[in-house]
Amino acid sequence: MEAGKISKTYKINFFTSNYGKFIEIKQVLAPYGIELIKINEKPKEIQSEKLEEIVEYCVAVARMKHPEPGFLEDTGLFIEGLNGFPGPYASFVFQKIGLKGILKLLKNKENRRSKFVTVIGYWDQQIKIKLFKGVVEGEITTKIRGKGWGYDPIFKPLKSDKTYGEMTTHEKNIFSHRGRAARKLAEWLREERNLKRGS
Ligand code: ITT
Repeated sequence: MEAGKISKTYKINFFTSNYGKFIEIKQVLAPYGIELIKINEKPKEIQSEKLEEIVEYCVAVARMKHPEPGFLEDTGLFIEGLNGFPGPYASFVFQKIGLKGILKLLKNKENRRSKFVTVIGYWDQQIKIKLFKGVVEGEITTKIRGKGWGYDPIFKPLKSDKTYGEMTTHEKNIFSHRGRAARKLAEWLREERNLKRGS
């Protein structure tokens, strides 16, 4: 087969209500010949400090109704200067206090180190669950910079001068927690489900 061409298309359901996540992962998986279908039915999350536990629970619920190949993910933002807050409650905290609220909490704090963590849980008819984790170390900026969604305009990876909000989706995927987890998923699918790597 010609290099760079994909042997077949593999369809996978992605259970999420978040369009930003969908677009990012879709872009990572496309060169592997994987087509994503957005299913707006992520099961209600349990309360836990551990992303893995949340994902395991949600996968167990989702696969009962949809056993065909699928995945979902949970992401947390852990800010050192706030003892790991908001962690897995990032979504709730974003809705309640937003970016300005986080900047206010960090005012006068020297330690702005933080990390984003994504855990993807995948399943299909052959495997009950397989987890893929992506972590990126960064810092919370002092000002809102750029656009993007969620915490993008205040999170800057340590290895970049730009916040996520100042990056294109392609650039963000190179650095990001989600890009890393999604590439692990794609590589595993390539090995275990016989997909070909695209260009
Ligand atoms: P699901 O339907 O997939 O659960 P969600 O938005 O509720 O979508 P999470 O429970 O994983 O997703 O919530 C994580 C929150 O953290 C999310 O709502 C954003 O506010 C924030 N977040 C996650 N990933 C982010 C990213 O790449 N950039 C900016 N903010 C992010």
